[in-house]
Amino acid sequence: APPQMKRIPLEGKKIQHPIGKKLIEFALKKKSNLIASADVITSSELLKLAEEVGDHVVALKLHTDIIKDFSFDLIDKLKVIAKEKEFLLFEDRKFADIGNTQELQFKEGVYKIADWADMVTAHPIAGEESLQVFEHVGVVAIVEMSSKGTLTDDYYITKALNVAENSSNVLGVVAQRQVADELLLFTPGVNLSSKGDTKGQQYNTPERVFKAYHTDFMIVGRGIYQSVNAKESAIEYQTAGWNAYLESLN
Ligand code: 5BU
Repeated sequence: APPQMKRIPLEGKKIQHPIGKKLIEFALKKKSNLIASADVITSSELLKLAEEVGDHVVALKLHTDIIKDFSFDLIDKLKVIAKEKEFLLFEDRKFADIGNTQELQFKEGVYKIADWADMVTAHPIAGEESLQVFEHVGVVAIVEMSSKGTLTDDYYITKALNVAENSSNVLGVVAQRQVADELLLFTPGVNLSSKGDTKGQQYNTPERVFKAYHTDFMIVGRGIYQSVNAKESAIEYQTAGWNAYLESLN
């Protein structure tokens, strides 16, 4: 169905995927549509951040391959915090290869993502069948990027959305625009005080992504983990995001 002018509230979204349902359940319960991106490089920083922001997020987005001292002890500890504070573990691996290779990257190697992640990101660039290897997780397909000069133009986005809509393990997409209601929309590149960085990142406000893009979940990295008080910042983003979401329903 084509995107509608009026947005559908989270509880009215027809999401089949169990992980998508879980995200919506956490969002409504916690009054949060915030995902914190924990782009820190040590286990101790990551665990501290998870403790501080856990009550205020529906998921913690990770880049486990940037963590210097990665171990499954870290994963075990994160899982305990995630269970207690009710958020999902979202590995932003951005798979972008043929199915067979992605399956190896997903299940094997150092990180064994398949053993612990609730959600992963993947580029749909290799086509629908390549995404079938991600079993028992929610796949978020990247159809549009936030950075200046990204190659994800309208033609690519249309084709990528088609792949996403036809893949049963895809629960949603990353994009900087409104998408069909059958998909959950995740939007990174959100910051309350900055317009961008010197490496191509471009930021929007929570207000804009919820009201103009009808996003379901905003993703905030440096706005939270680089702030003086991560917990206070998480609350600030949670409140700004949830209020913008509520206002976008009218
Ligand atoms: P930031 O510190 O809020 O700029 O971090 C944004 C995070 O979202 C970071 O982990 C990126 O890898 C991720 N991201 C993004 O910024 N833009 C995109 O289009 C995609 C992911 Br896809």
